[in-house]
Amino acid sequence: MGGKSSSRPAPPSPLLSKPWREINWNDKQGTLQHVNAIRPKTEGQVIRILLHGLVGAGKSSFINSVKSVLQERMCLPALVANSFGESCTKKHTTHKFNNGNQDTFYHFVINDTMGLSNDCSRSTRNNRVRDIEKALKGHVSEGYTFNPECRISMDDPFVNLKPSANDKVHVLVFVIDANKFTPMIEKAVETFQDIREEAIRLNIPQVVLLTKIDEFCPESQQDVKNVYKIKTLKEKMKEVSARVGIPVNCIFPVKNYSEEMDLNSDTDALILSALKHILQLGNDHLNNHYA
Ligand SMILES: Nc1nc2c(ncn2[C@@H]2O[C@H](COP(=O)(O)OP(=O)(O)O)[C@@H](O)[C@H]2O)c(=O)[nH]1
Ligand SMILES: [Mg+2]
Repeated sequence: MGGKSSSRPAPPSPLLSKPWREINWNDKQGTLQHVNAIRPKTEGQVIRILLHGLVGAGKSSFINSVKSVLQERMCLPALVANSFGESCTKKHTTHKFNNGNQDTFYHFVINDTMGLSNDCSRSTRNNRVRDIEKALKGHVSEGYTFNPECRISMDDPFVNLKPSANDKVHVLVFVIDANKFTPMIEKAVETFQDIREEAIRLNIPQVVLLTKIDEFCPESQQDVKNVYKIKTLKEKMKEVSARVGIPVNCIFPVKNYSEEMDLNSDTDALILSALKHILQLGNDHLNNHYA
């Protein structure tokens, strides 16, 4: 830092010669079968995934991307935030995923949560943390409309006082834009930690989805298959791990579908790989706590 140096500027960070994680890039059908085989032991039980993150992090896009990959065609991005970064997700909605032949569903569901902006007030953040704690425990029913100004009251008709195993969350996912993970989001990181504390109390596993890697590193935009060879991305994952407190092996970089018209097999493979690990963690939690 500072000081005069006669040495030449460092060359751009090269790719590692070998990827540091293995991804099955060429067998989508095999991975889909694997994803389909991750199912709870109890008939009718689903693995419930809860997404949390700042507005614009890519939560809705991830849901749309998973839908598109599983249905093997691009799904309409019905829920993506507008260009002002306003959160579209106020109603508690459970997203289900059917496979190609429409009437059978995968054994998992995803709930989105209302995104926070980084500059929102302490009381808004506290309200969100309390709401998410209730959602983790299964108290928030389908159709509840989140209110940024106040937390959920246990008297609300949309509060489920006696949640079943199916209503509870089995894996918590923090969705983080790789480009925006700077010291500037200190407050958001504090909120993640508050939410994590409750998840830890409930033994709910937590993972991070690191989104928009196509914007973060041009090497991945050129070829998604480079993802685990990019040094700067590995460094970013370590930084997220250190600050959020989630181990690197529970952090998954993804590129969501955002502008494309057609699916891309490498983008699919990365999304499916993240989904597979999330489902395995959720299913392990179910087997360990409800079997
Ligand atoms: N380039 C790129 N854009 C993305 C990615 N994920 C989301 N986006 C875009 O980021 C914006 C916010 O995404 P959205 O899913 O609505 O964020 P949410 O508020 O967390 O639900 C939208 O314009 C998306 O198209 C990604 O992986 N790469
Ligand atoms: Mg959204």
